[in-house]
Amino acid sequence: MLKQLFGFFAVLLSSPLMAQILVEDAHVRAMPPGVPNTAGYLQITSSEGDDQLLAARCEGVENTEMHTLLHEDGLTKMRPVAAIELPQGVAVILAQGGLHLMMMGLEATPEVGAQLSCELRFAKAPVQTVVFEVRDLKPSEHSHHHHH
Ligand SMILES: [Cu+2]
Repeated sequence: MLKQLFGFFAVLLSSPLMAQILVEDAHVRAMPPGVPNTAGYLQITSSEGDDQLLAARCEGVENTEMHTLLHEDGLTKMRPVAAIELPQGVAVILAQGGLHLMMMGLEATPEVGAQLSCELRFAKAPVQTVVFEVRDLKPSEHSHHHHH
C-alpha cells in the first residue's frame, strides 16, 4: 500500500517537468483611445515534448481568443482557432500577418510602455503567466506589396 502511494506521488511530482514552455518577445499593439480591441504577439517554444496552447486570459480584457489570418478572394480574414500546436523544440511565432492573441473588450487604452499580464493554458504544461509589453507597431497592411 505504501509503495503504491509513493509511486503515485512520484508520477505527480515529475509531470510538470515533462513540459517546459519558453515564452519570448511577448508584446501587445498600442491602440488609440476608444479602440476596444488589440492583438498580442509572442514566441513560444515547448522544450520537453509536443504541447498545445489552448487558451489565454488577460488582465483588463473581457475576452481573449486565438486567431489566425486567412487570405481569401483578395481579402484578409481572421478566424478563431481552438488550439495552437507547439511541436517539441520549435519556436512557434505569433506575429503580425499570422497567428495572434485577439484581445477584445479592453478596459483601458493600451499605452506604449505599459504592461499587460496574461495567463496561458496549455494541454500539458502548467498555466504560465506572461507579461506583455505594449509597443507602437505599424499596421500589418504596410507589409503588403502593391504592384501597379
Ligand atoms: Cu484577430
